[in-house]
Amino acid sequence: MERTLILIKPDGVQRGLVGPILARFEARGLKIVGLKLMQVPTDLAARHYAEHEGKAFYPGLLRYITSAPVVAMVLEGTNAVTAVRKTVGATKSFEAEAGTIRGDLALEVGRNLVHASDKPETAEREVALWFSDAELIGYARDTDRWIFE
Ligand code: D4T
Repeated sequence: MERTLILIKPDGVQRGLVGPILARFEARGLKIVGLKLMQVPTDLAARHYAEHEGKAFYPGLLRYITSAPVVAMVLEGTNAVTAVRKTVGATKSFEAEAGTIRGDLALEVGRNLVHASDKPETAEREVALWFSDAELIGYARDTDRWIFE
């Protein structure tokens, strides 16, 4: 089982899309093991986006992610990282396939609604960055045997 970090970014919260976005992940069978609303401190934003420091879009990216609350969550499932990235769609929303979250609900790269970890190693780092162990709850669902082989 893999775990992955998802952020519903400020535009998703402001546009009232938390429910519809979360519903897509739940409907896919992914299990919510961590979930919280938070105002992102600048130092956390900087650590999360450290790989982009120095790029032209970095200051705007930090302003955007700290501008209003986000919903942070950890989802669990088989191949969760890949499955979630596919459900989210391409980073540049205008190129994202129809049927994906960004392809259906967003237009811009700098207003792309959702963050999702891009590989299992990144997911491990990001889950630990955003959630304490006590905030993550492992549990069984009665439906698990109908979702996981
Ligand atoms: P995040 O990390 O937000 O899920 O986005 P991705 O994983 O899909 O894409 P990324 O790390 O390459 O980019 C991080 C973040 O920066 C914004 N961005 C990116 C931007 O504003 N302009 C750009 O040219 C790029 C490449 C969007 C996502």
